[in-house]
Amino acid sequence: MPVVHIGLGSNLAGPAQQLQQALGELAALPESHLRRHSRLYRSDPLGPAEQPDYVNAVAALETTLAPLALLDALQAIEADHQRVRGERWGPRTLDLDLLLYAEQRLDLPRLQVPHPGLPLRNFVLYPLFEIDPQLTIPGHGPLATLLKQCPRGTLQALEMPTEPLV
Ligand code: ATP
Ligand code: 5RX
Ligand code: CA
Ligand code: CA
Repeated sequence: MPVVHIGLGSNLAGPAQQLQQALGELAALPESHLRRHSRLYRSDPLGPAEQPDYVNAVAALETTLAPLALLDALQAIEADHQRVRGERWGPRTLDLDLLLYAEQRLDLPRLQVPHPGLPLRNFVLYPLFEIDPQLTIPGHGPLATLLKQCPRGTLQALEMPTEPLV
């Protein structure tokens, strides 16, 4: 089955909980198996600065859903999280980006793969490297090389309790 990588992001309404819930929803997609996911990472907003900090993560999914069917499913999950479309690159409860679809390259009006922001975004490259250090990005070369050229900036893994807090 093809392996796809999905970038998750949130900076509204309990970002860490939004991502945890979204991971459960990705695991429940038809024709799909959630293989692994990175830790959650906090970072300053890139792009428009006047918005809350983000929490981001990356998931690897095996799926037989075709690329546009998968994009439809990701956008349906965003809508379930009451994502409201306002200004471009504004704050959001949940953002699900299709970062990679196996080795494919796609340039459709609704879907560019690899995601065009992937090669330059710390909040994508570091979590992706955590789950798949050997990856090569179609059209951009080894992930490890992209990572070396991308400062970590303010990106920090969130501390997650391993046992419930009493
Ligand atoms: P960015 O794409 O730069 O991270 P964003 O996530 O804020 O910005 P959205 O408003 O979530 O952008 O998406 C706008 C449109 O981008 C979507 O409606 C979708 O059709 C299109 N799109 C193109 N390529 C992709 C992709 N690889 N993953 C998700 N959406 C994509
Ligand atoms: C626009 C990203 C310009 C980078 C965007 C996120 C640049 C974000 C996110 C963090 C956006 C798209 N910042 N900014 N995490 N999404 N940290 O998910 S808007 Cl240079
Ligand atoms: Ca995005
Ligand atoms: Ca998006």
